[in-house]
Amino acid sequence: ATQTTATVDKAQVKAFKEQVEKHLRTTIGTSPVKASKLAWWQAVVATVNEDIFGRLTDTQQTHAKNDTRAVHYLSAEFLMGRLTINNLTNLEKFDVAREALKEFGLDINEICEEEPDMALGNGGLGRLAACFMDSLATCNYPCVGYGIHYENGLFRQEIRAGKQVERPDSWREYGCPWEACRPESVQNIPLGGYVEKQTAPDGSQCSVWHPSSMIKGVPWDIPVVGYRGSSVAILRLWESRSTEQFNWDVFNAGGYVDAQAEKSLAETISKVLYPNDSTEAGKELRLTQQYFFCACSLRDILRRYKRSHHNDFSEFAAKIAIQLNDTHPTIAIPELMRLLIDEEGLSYDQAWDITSKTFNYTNHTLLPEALEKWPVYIFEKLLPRHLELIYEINFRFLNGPVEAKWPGNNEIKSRLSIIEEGEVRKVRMANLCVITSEHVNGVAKIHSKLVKENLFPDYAQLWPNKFCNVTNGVTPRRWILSCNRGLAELYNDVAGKDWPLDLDKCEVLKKYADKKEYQDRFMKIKHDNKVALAKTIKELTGVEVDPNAMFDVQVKRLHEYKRQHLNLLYIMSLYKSLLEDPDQDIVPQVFIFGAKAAPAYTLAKDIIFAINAVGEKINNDLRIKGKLKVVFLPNYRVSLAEKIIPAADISEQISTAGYEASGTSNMKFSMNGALTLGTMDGANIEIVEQAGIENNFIFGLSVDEVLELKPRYNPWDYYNADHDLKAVVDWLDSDFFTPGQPGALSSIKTSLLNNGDPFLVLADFASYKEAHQRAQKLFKDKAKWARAAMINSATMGIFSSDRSIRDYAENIWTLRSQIVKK
Ligand code: DL6
Repeated sequence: ATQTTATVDKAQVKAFKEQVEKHLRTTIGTSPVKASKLAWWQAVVATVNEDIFGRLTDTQQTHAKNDTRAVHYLSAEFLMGRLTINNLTNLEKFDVAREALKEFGLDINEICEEEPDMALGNGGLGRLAACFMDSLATCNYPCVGYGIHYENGLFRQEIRAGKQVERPDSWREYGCPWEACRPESVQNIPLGGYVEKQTAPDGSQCSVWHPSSMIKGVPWDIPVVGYRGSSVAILRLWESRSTEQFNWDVFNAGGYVDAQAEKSLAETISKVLYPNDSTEAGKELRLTQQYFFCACSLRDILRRYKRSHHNDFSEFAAKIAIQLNDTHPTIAIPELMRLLIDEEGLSYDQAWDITSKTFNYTNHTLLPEALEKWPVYIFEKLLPRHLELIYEINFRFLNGPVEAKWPGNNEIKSRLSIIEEGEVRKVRMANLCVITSEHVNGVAKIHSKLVKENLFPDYAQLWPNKFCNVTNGVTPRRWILSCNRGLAELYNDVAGKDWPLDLDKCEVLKKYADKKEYQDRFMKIKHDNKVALAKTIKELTGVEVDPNAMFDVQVKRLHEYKRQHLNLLYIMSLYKSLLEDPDQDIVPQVFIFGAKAAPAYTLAKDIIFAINAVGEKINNDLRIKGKLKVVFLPNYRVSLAEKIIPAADISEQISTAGYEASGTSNMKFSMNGALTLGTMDGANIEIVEQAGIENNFIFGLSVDEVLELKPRYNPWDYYNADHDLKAVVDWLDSDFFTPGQPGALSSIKTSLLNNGDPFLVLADFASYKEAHQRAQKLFKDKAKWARAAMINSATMGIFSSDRSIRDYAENIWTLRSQIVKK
C-alpha cells in the first residue's frame, strides 16, 4: 500500500493514536518505548477490532430478526492473506491509521509486514472463496463461510540452489489477533464404528450407527468487514481436538495412557492443509478433514435454524442455501440426510426433499485427476452410515429418473452411478453433487459450457436447467484500492469515490485514454509500482532489475497445464537470439515468476529448478548487456501478489485452451493495467471481450482446435519443423545452464517429446513467440501502450466479485440483501 495525498481528519488521527497506545499498554502489556513492531501491529488490530465487533453484533441481530434465506459457503480453503490493510481500507480508516502511526514515528507498511499471511488455501479456489466473503459482506447478504482452522497453511517455499524446499507455515505461531474462539458453539463429531440394523416397533427397519470415536470441533470466528463497514460477515473455521471419548474402546479397556497417545490423532485432522492443487489427495486423513468440517458446520446450521424454527423442518430449504465449493465438501450431503433422518426423525423422502433444495455445487476444474473419488473401503471404515445413505441415494436415482429416461440402459447407468465399479470400488463425489444439487455452475462461460457438454453430458440431458454459469470475480477493495493506492486515487478523481462499490464506474477512464496528461499519470503510477517491486526483487533474490524494462509476469501454481515451461522455452529462444546478435534492438525485459509446486509433483519442481537455472545464467551474462533478466520470487502468496500485480506490464495467462477453468489473477492484472498475453481460455475470453482483443496479445490454439488436434498430436512434428524450437528444446539436454550437471533439465524435454506433450506446448510455441513480438512492438510506442493499459483497467467492471456474488444470490441462492441496522 503506497501513500495517498488525501487529507486526513486530525481529530480521527488523534483518537486512533490514543486507542493504539491504550491497547499497547492494556491489551499487549508494553509501552511505546519498548514495543516491538509485532506489538504495534497487535495494538493496531485490537484498535480496529473495536470497530468490527460492534458492527458484527448489529449484522447478526439484523439477520436473526429478518430470518430470510442465508447462504452457507462450505469450502476446504479460504486463502485470506493479510487482513490489516484490507480491514482498515474497508472501514475507511487506512489514511487515519497511517497518519497516527507516523506520529509515533512508524511506517504503516512496515508494521503491517508483521502480519503473517493466512494461507489456508492452495490457489485460485481458496482465494475466490476469500474474495466472495468480502463481497458477501459488502453486498449485505446473510451468510456464513465455513472451513477448516488448519494449524499449518500452504507450505512456505524456500529456494535452495534453485530448488523448491517446503517448510511448515505456522501462521498463528504467536496467535492471530483477528480470530475469536467460540467455546459455546463447540461440536462433537462421531467417526468410525459400525451400523446395526434394528427393527422399529412398527416393524420397519432402521439403521443405528455406533461410532468408535468422537472428535471435538472448536470454532474460530474471523470477521470479514464489508466495504464502508456495511456488514460484517463471519468466517467460521473448525479446529479438531480430542474429546475424552476419543477412543471409547481404548478407554473402556482401561487404556488411559494409550488413549492419551491417541489424542494426537484427533488433533491431526486440522493440522495441515493438503498442498495439492488440481490433484486429489485420496488419503484417509483428507476425507476425515472434509467430513469433520462439514459435520461441524451442518450441526451449527441446524442449531441456528432450530433456534427460531424448533423441530419444524418445513422451512429449512427456504431459509438455508449451502454452496459446495468444489467437491471437497460433498460429504455434507449424506451428513445432512443422516442428521435429518437419524437424529431429527424425518423420513427419507422428507430428508431428500430438503437436501436436494438446499445444496448447490460449483465445479472448478475439468482435470480428471482433480475429480474426487473415494474408495468404498475408506467409507466403510470411517463413515459406514454415510455409505449406506449414498447407496440409497444412488439406488433411487438409477431406478427413478435414469430408468425413466433410458429404460434398461445399463451402460448409461454405470456412467451416471455414484459408485464406480472396478477392482477398487469408488464413490464419485462429483456425481453425488450433481444428482443432489439444485444448480451446478462452472466459473467462466467457456468452462460452464464444457462442464455441461463434455464433463456431465448425460446429466445435462436429464436436467438441462440444472447447469449454469457464474463467471468468477475478484474484490476491487483488495485488488485495486488496498494494493494500488495511486491507481485508486486516479479513479477517485475520474470516477468519484464510489467505484469500489460499483466497478463499472471505472469505465469513464476510457474517455481519458487518448489524453496525454492522463496517459502520463497512469504510466507514472505503473512506474512507481515497478520501482517498488524492483526493490522487493532485489531484497528477495539479489537481482537488480530496471523499472524501465517491460515487466512480464507469470505468477500462479506450477502446473503443466499452466505452461510455465512454454514461457521458459520462449525466454531461452530470446536469450539465444541475443547471444547471436547482442546489439539487436529489443525492448529490455524482466521475466518474473512466482509459483509453488505440489511437493510430490516432480516435473513441476523440475520446472522451478529450470527457471532458476536459466535465470542464473542469463542474469549474469554480461554479453547481453542487461537486456534480459529472469527472476523467480520465492514463496508466492497473497501478500506478494499485492506487490507484484500492480507493477506488471504483461500478464502471462498461457494455459492450454480448455484447461484453466477461469483464472482470477488474469482479472487482477487487467484491473491494474497489465495487458494479457494469453490463450483463449477461461475468463481470458471474457476479459478480451471487454477490453478488446486489439488491446491484448492473444495467441495459440482455441478450445475446439485443441480438442480436434489432441487425438492426432505428435510433438516431434513441431520439434522437427522449427529450427529455433528444436535448438532450445535440445539446450535443455546440455549442461549449459547447469554446469557440471548434464541432463539436470532433461525431464522437461522428455515430457515434451517422449511423454507426448499432453498440454501441446510445442504446438503453441510459434504463435506464442509471435505474440511476444507484438507485445514488444507495442511497448515501444508509449502512448499506444498507455492507452491499451488504461482500457484494460477501465473495462473490468464485470470482474468485480460483487457481480459474481449478485449472480449467485439472484440465480442460485435466491437471497435478498439486508440493510444492517445499528
Ligand atoms: O474458480 C477458481 C479457480 C479458477 O479460477 C482456476 O482456473 C481453477 O484452476 C481453480 N481450480 C482449482 C481446482 N482445485 N480443485 N479441485 O483450484 O479454481
